[in-house]
Amino acid sequence: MTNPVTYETQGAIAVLRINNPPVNALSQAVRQGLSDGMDRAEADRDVKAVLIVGEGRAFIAGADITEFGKLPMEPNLPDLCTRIESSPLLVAASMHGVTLGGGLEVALGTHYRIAQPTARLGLPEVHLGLLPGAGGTQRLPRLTGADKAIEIMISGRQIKAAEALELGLLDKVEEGDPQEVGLAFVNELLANGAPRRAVSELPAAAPIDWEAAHAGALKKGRGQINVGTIVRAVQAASELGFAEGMERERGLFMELLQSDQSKGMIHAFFNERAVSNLPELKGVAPRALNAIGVIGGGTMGAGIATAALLAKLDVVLIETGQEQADAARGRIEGNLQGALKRGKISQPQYDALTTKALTLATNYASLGEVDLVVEAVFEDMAVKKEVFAKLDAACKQGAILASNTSYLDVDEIAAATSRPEDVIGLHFFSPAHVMKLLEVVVADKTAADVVATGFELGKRLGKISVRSGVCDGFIGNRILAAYRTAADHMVLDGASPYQIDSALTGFGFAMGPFAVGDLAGLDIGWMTRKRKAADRHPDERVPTYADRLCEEGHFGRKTGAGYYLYEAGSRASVPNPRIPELIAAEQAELNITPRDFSDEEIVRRYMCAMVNEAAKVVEEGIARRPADVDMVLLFGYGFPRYGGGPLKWADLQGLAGVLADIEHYAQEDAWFWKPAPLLKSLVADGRSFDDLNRAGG
Ligand code: 3H9
Repeated sequence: MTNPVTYETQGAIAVLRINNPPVNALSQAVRQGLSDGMDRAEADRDVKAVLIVGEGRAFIAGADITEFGKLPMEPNLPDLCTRIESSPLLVAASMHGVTLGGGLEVALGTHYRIAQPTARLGLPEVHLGLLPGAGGTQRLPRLTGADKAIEIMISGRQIKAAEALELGLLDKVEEGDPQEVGLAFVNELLANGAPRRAVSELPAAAPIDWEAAHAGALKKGRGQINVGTIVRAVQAASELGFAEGMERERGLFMELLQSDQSKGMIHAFFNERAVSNLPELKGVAPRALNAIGVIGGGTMGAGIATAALLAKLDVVLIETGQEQADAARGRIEGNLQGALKRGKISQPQYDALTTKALTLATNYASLGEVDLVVEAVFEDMAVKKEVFAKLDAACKQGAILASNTSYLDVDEIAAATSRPEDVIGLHFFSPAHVMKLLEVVVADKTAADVVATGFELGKRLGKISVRSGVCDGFIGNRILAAYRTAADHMVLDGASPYQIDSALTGFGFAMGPFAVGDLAGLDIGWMTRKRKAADRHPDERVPTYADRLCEEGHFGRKTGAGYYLYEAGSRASVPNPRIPELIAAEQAELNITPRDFSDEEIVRRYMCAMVNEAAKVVEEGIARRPADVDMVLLFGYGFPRYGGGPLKWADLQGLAGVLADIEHYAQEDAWFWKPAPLLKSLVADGRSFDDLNRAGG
């Protein structure tokens, strides 16, 4: 294997150049190369200084995350940073692209730092459930003070060069070839007799109110534990000597590395990238994608149009009449104004998007030139078929016809056209210009290049795209139906919707299922229950109290009342007193004596229902791999990132225990709690969902 760190001398300066594509992660070979390079420079009597630079698109993106969880290999990164810092030579780093995590820690171990104006620096370990573990928590506060260091490490944000200069992370910002400007900078330092400077020798940061900082961090972290640990590490930097502080940091880092949260977040990091790498699409070129059509300008259609406009695609949106078209334009402009306010687009861009790039029309003939159309009309098969027949007639040869259906059979929709190979499901989540998930639903006859185009569209829109097969609800809504049912069963048996919501937000979900129901609109679930009523098995427990609520005209937030009551113009809500009455009436009717549930049992049942259905979804091939399900729940359903997703959660809990609980629940309700055969076979073979990920990845 070639050494990823090259050594060359330029006058009195030894240049250590890191070349470890794609992002110069600090693998063992890179660490060894840097350490060897330092030895060699120090042994060369003509060398007075060392310059570290990176090849390619980044200086260094951090520690090599693929090495986490494996046996540690020398030299370790904290020692390497200290070794660089304690060199008798003057050491500098010249940065470009990103300098992240361990990369910034290496840079903070050097004596002088210069960067390109476009460079970005950061300590994003927080997003991996970790803390900067190579001196970052000890050196950064010595430069910026404790408060700022905590803010930088807890946000994990990328700092622009200008701000980094102001904060003292950089000594100079200069445009040019990183090696050239670095050499000029170091030559100047040598000429001026600049001294070696070690950040570790700077005075420790002044103390702050550590308890308040700790509590504030945990509040922001919403269940994420490492944010509190980061504060403790900074406290150690302030209270202990440098060497002792480094030891403390190491201990805390290793603790976090063993934590389930870190395992969950690292799983998320790799799989949010892996999920759109479909082996069957290797070498398949997507079709051209310049202009798209959207059918229907309601909340969903307007959101899709907004996302497409922001991704620089032209949009033709079709509505049924002028009034509806005007309303749709209003929604899109409202969304774009939000983007303008947040600085995502400029005023001239806003003007161009709302005039040149967006066309509202009431006639399908306007779709003649679009490359792809997303239908976002009423969720009714007859309506969808009619729309697709019209699209078939209006769209050019090779245009892709996509449905945004959340539940319906895409094969049946495709059959309404003369070109089923061009039909696909593209299931967006509302609001579509905000939510990251896109389910790419592949029907029986969908052509490979149409699937590739679905993923290409997702990429352009900045989405996490997940392949799904066709079934009722696809990956996400099918699993949602199962865990939502488990929640409803618990309500019938005595847990209140409010206790359930609170137990699940306590677990880390962004919202509980009842608050979500109110937000989405209770009429959707009601319609689905009515649609499915005819096919119900006599043993199926179907709570009806929510139907009563809908019959009374309460559909959640949009009508001001659902499980909760909402005051107009306010985001606050209070429990709806009608709900306990409706539940009590149903319990009386069914002769159920309500019992108490602990929060722990609520979470366990909810999660077991989710895992069991998810296992079926994987087994049936609806999801390609367990990790695909995890990404759907993470990016579309508010599952906490630090949980990694339901199947990662199940692995971490132990599959045998999860299966045992499902089998236990099945003694009360054998219809609902049918253990997934895949779960049983994994337990029998002593394997995990992650084993399947590796086999299928
Ligand atoms: C750390 O430093 C701990 C220390 O404090 C203490 C240690 C003791 N390692 O995202 P992309 C891969 S923790 C290994 O698609 P982009 C990535 O998986 C680390 N691999 O490109 C992908 O592989 P593939 C702190 C890595 O341009 C490929 O590179 N650092 C690493 O959109 C391209 O990535 C971080 O958390 C890595 N560190 O974004 C930074 N980084 O092609 C994490 C990337 O097979 N990385 N890969 O799918 C990032 O934020 C982005 O990748 C980055 C580039 C902004 C760098």
